Amino acid sequence: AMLEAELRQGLSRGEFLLYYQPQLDSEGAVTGVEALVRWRHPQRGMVSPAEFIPAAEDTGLILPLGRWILEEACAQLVRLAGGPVGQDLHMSVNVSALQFRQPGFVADVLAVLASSGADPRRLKIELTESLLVEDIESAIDKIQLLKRHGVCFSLDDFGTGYSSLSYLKRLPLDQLKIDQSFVHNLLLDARDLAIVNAIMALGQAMGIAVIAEGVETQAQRELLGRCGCTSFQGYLFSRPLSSEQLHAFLSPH
Ligand code: G
Ligand code: G
Ligand code: MN
Ligand code: NA
Repeated sequence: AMLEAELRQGLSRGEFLLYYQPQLDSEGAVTGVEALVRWRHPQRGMVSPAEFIPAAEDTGLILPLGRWILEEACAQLVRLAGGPVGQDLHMSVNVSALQFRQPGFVADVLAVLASSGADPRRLKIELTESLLVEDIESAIDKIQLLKRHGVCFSLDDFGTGYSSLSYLKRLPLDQLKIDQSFVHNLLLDARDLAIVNAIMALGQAMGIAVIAEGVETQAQRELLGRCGCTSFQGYLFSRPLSSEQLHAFLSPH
């Protein structure tokens, strides 16, 4: 309850901010960023979303917070579009189950896109498997409606949830995100390597792009490359960056 009051206050006082973690292709070019929310708490300092997203979901405060995250991510997309490489960047935004399940979700996303002036084709929505399984028909409808406007969809933490391959077959996804738990021990555990190879084959056969997250070492990046992976995100390339740091990261020199 205390956290709820604090979250509410944090929202009204503008204590939340977005960090952005770059995503790179095989040549090392930045192809996109993932927006990751942070809470700059007046007493506790920077609070991780792992600590407050569950509470925000339980209290429903994820709805106004999620709306703000979409607005801020789209505003950043517009700022980036004016920069040196910005025109081609994707902005990945994590959307929580409660937010996605709102009947007005599609209308909300379209309203934020329209009022920000962001290019819908640059927005990539990250969903998790468990979120999709609950009401697959309505999930497919929502994804299809937004895809008609050019919005892309990525399946986050892939392989860790309760996904069924028959659902995967029906979902019009653009990208699978190999969960960092499979990347972490990739060089040490042959089972992780087998899973990564299986995800790559699945993506290729179904025409869905694959990105690996949590890439921390050059050895992991090279092995992922040998598995056919051409899209990467992780501390090896960059930690999540503030808006200022991101613009510096993207400018030549
Ligand atoms: O940035 P990081 O370590 O600290 O994120 C921790 C968790 O919080 C991850 O599971 C991530 O998906 C989630 N998360 C980060 N940013 C957002 C966001 O903007 N919205 C939602 N719903 N989850 C987020
Ligand atoms: O659930 P989701 O995949 O959205 O969460 C992403 C989380 O992973 C964020 O908390 C982000 O800070 C974290 N992260 C990003 N890159 C790395 C990495 O290379 N190693 C580790 N351990 N965590 C990472
Ligand atoms: Mn994510
Ligand atoms: Na993930």
